[in-house]
Amino acid sequence: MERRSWAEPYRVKVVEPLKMTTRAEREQAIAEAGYNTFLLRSDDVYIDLLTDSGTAAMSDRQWAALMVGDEAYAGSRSYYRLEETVRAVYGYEELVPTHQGRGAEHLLSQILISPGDVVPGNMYFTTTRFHQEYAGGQFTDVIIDEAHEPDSLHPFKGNIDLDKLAAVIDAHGAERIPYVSFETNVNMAGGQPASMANIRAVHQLCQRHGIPVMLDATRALENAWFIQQREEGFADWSIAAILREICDHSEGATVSSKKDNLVNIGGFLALRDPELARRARALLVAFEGLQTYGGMAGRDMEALATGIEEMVATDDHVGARVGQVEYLGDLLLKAGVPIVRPVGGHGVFLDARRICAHLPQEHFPAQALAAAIYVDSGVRGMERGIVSAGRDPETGDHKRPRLELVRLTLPRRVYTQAHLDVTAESIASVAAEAERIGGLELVYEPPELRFFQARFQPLAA
Ligand code: PM9
Repeated sequence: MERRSWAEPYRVKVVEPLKMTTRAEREQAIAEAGYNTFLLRSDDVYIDLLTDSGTAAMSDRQWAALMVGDEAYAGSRSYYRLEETVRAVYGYEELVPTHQGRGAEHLLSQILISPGDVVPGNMYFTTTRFHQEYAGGQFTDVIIDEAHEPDSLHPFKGNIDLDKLAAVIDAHGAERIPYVSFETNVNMAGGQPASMANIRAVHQLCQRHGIPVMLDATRALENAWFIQQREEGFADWSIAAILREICDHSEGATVSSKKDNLVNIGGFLALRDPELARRARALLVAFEGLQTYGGMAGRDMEALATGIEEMVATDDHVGARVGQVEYLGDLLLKAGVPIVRPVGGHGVFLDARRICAHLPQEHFPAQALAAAIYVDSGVRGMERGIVSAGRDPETGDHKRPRLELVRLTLPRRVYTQAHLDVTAESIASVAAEAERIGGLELVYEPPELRFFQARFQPLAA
């Protein structure tokens, strides 16, 4: 068959030069960073796949929107535009603007969770679980078992297991469950979607018990793409309509706008219930800012409103975004590198447990692999394994997640396919000689969200 290439649906107007470094410089940089890619200076990074959070390239329309931001302390025109946009695209009436996603998670957890409550969710996200526990709750994982299997080809590995959820409700009683925390395109599972059938079924079950469903809609757009591509009955739906249908099966959502929404900073809590929103705004003014800006400048809210419009304006945008991720994933699969399959929405996740099969989990294989890839080529990824999982607050021992991964996350509209070729070649070469990668030991560990600041050193041979 004739081969037809596809290309990104945008062209470059402004360029940002990248610094090229030598291997010796990178060896020094990673040692100075305590073998933690979070602690590298970005000047020392060539292709930065640490995160897709706040790293998108804004469009010409978004940059223009910055100029018309209304910086009024109260009643900003930009707030009202954002509110209208969120209502039109996501369908929630009440908007509570925050500085980023965790600001929204903080408010939601504080208004709904009481000490001793149980919060079921489809795999944990680091900041989400932190805020649930900080409010006195206990997170319980109710994702389907396939989500923990890097090789399972289940098309919707982000689904909630209805039997597990029903068992949690039975065990604790609906009155101890303030809400079900339903993440779209589950980050820690590899960017894996939930199906519409599952979203509808979870909502029905929760409605029967009077339990609200709160989405983490941070990557709901990418979830909508997978529903359109994979779920029967949705091929003819627009991405905008699917996104709206997802949200219609929830009582509210937290959103980090630094992802789907194409901005470098911002987020929001969106709700249907005005009384809940009133309680959230009471805290908002103490922790973030006044109700008509929360944690954002007027210009941030303008760029965000434009970003939300752009993400659903055509289906080509999200198609190309997920298409780039698939492109990188296919290159790695062809090179025989073990990755989480199917390839997810925002990044490719390397299976460090298999690549570094010679390292036990307590020698931090994913952390060591991320450091080795950086040294090879200046490509920066992120550990998503035992370091990210943290410690059990009861026993003080490491939590030991089954997934021990290195995440290579693609910023939106930033890199070309040539950057992805360079990335795949480097990883294939590091993986081919993985037995040369030594284990690490912790030398500094902060008590909360340790992966951001922990420091390591190579284990003595
Ligand atoms: N995610 C990421 O790189 C940035 C922080 S790394 C711990 O994937 C979800 C699903 C996220 C997320 C951030 C947040 C928090 C909430 N939910 O970073 O506070 O992926 O805007 O959002 C990161 P903020």
